[in-house]
Amino acid sequence: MPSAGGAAVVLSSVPTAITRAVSATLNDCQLTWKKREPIDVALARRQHRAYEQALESLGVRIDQLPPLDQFPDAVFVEDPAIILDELAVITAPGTPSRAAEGAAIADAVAKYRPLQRMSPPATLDGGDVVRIGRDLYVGRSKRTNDEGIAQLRAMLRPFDYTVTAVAVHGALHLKTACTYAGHDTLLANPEWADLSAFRGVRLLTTPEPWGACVLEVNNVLVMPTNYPATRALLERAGFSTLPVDVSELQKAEGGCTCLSLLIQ
Ligand code: CIR
Repeated sequence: MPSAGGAAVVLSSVPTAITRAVSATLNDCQLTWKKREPIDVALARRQHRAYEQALESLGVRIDQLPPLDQFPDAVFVEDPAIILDELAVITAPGTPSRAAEGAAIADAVAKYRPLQRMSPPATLDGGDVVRIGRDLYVGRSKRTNDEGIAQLRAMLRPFDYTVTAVAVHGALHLKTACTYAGHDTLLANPEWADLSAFRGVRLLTTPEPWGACVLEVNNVLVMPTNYPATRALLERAGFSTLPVDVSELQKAEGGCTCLSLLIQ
């Protein structure tokens, strides 16, 4: 299996999150469903640091990459790569301004896993991939096409993963519509994706439309501060939560999953 430049792969028992510092150009981000509002980039940087500290408080080591001002959305590192146990996939982000982000992050990801790379006409954003154990659910969205899903399935054929397509409508990514909270529970806004494809999970419906995107780290759900009803629902259901204020990154249609690539 190819690995970028034959680089040695780091095997570590400490969970690590690859992050990337906020671009000075964040105000030029892509927007699909939200209206453009001015983003306070200095505040976005402080919030991004606080997000990293929240992950550190959960025992995660941060591997922060430098900002890439030529890519306004580069802080959203989840989209150009998928990191699994045996390999990482450099995706083909499905909007032209982000298409080259895969090449920009490949060397950093290759430190941890052997790489596979998608090629045209595939498009796929990592934000469309919800992993539940060995099952990957992949949103068919404005960013991810059938060829992207087919290439991912072919790359993973030698390994013991299933790849199931899920129709996404009304949300940017599958992870905007639903995320796996752990304990066989899918947190979801059922309006935004066809959840019938999911097997063996119970559904927890978020009372706030954008509240379904949470990041599970060591049994704690990292989530935005501004979905208190969703947080209360999760706590009542027995989950531990850790709210972080990511308001400026939310203006760019980001959330808590897209700001890191977790290697566990
Ligand atoms: C974009 O449209 O690509 C960025 N403005 C937001 C990407 C957020 N990514 C994610 O939730 N996985």
